Order: sequence, then structure tokens, then C-alpha cells
Amino acid sequence: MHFEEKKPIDIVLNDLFEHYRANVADVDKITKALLERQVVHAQDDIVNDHIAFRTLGVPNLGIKSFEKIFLSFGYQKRDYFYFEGKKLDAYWFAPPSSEYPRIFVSELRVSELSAAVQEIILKYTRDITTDPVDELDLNDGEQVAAFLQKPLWNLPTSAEYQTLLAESEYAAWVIYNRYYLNHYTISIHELKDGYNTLEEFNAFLESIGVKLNTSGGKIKTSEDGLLRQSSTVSALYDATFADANTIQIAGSYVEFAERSILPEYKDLPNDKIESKHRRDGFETNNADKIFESTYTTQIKG
Ligand code: OOG
Ligand code: NI
Repeated sequence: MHFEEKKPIDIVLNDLFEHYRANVADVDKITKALLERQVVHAQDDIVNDHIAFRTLGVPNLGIKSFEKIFLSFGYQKRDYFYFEGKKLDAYWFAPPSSEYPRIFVSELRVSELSAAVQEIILKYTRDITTDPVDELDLNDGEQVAAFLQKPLWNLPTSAEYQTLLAESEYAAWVIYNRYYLNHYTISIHELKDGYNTLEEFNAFLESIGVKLNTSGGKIKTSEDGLLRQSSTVSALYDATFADANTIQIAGSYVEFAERSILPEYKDLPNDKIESKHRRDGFETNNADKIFESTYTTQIKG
């Protein structure tokens, strides 16, 4: 018998997703409801539009480090985005082929935060004096998957966490959640009639008790009108800090994307439509609001 070896990209994406679905109750809740209604027949029938990660802009970490993993898997770096109010930079990465999700990676501009917050972040990250991704064998999927679940710094105290949270919700999220998958994204336009517009899908989500991010409205629409997105609000979970205090903090969330057919392909018959015929990429104003899916303002609001 000959077993085909699984590619590192498959091992890594699979492992990320398994950890994510084990921690984010809305993932199985939504899948279960879609199965019950026969919208899909298996989790694998759900098309994953993109996944997202968050990083810290400090020496040897950040996008420059993190991207090496996915560039080695054949991803291509695409557009740059800047989020002034949130002090974030981001890029998206196109997959090696259309069965893989796009990737959105953001990075906190640590040097623009207050001295107090910078001091906390540097206290925990300054011992990272070489790029940890350089030490990995990127052909070894299991090793990379384990790396993405592994702490690169010690946990802060609960007081330090609160200091971060008061100034940058993003900083607080990353210091605790690290490289955990921030969200996966269901491609709404791939679903059957009755579920394949965001209005219908959001109504379905609310009917099963899923809470949606309302920042900028439940549906975020790109300037060209062709990329529409919505997302859940992260659940809170108990996190125990270095001082043994436990606080409820935000975990990960689920996103929904509807990509319309580009105007130049609008006359193609439905059965000829492939992902390359639809609006690609991301949109700054949509993303700016989607980040808030882990923010206290959305969770407590
Ligand atoms: C990413 C927010 C942006 C999108 O699809 O525009 C985003 C994050 O919350 O880290 O996911
Ligand atoms: Ni997203």
C-alpha cells in the first residue's frame, strides 16, 4: 500500500482549524444548523474565503516573520492596508490555488503606542533576539502547526493586560491569543438560494442566536459594492494570567463574505462562474470595522 504524503499546507491549515473550532462555539453551532437545514452536507462543503492572523510589530516578529510560513507554501503577498486609528498595518496573501483560503495578516505599530504599553509589550518580547520562524523546517507541516500553537512569550499579569486593553484592544488580544486563528470566513455566495446573500445569511444566524458585529452596520460594503462582509462577535472565555488572576477575555470569531461577480463577467452563465470571476482582495473600511469583532465595545454592547 502506498500512502500519499499530506502537504505541509494541508497539515497546518487543518490543525489551525481544529484548534479554532474546538475553542469557538459559534463554528460548530453554525455548521450544525447548516447541516440540519441541508444547506451543506459536510463541514468540507463550506468554502473558506479567508483566514486571519494578528501579529506584533517588534523586532523578529510581525508580518515579516509570520509571512515566511505562508510564502513557503506558495502564497503571494498582495495589497497593503493601513488602519490609522487602530495603528495597524496589514497585507493579504493570495493562495497557491483556489481551493485554499486567502490570508489576511495584520501587525500592530507598537512604536506608536504610549511608553507604558510599549514597555509591557517589550518586557515580554525583547528576549526574542532571532526570528523564530527561521528555526523551523517549513517542509515539516507538524512542526509548523505546533509552532502556531506555541507561546513565544510569557503571559503578562492581569494588571498589565488591563493596561494594554485600555489603550489597544488589539494589543491585549495578541498578547494572550498569539497566533491562534483569529477567524475563518464562510463564502456566502457559494451557498444555495435562500442563504447566499448576506441579508438572508445574517437573518439565519440571528435566528439561531448568533450575535453579529454592528460596527458600521451589520453588513460592511466595499466602495465598489462588490465585497460585502459581516461577522460574529467573539465570545468571552476565562483567561488566567501570570498573577493567577482570571479575567474573561475575547477569543476568536467567525466571518461571512459575499463576493459579487465582476462587471466584465456578469453575462457568464452561472455554471461557468469560478472564484476568479468574482471580486477579490479586501477593503480597508470593511476590515476596520471587522477588527472590532473582538473589541469590548462590540462584546458588551
Ligand atoms: C482582521 C479584520 C479584517 C477582513 O476580512 O477584512 C478582516 C482581524 O480581526 O484581525 O478580517
Ligand atoms: Ni476577515
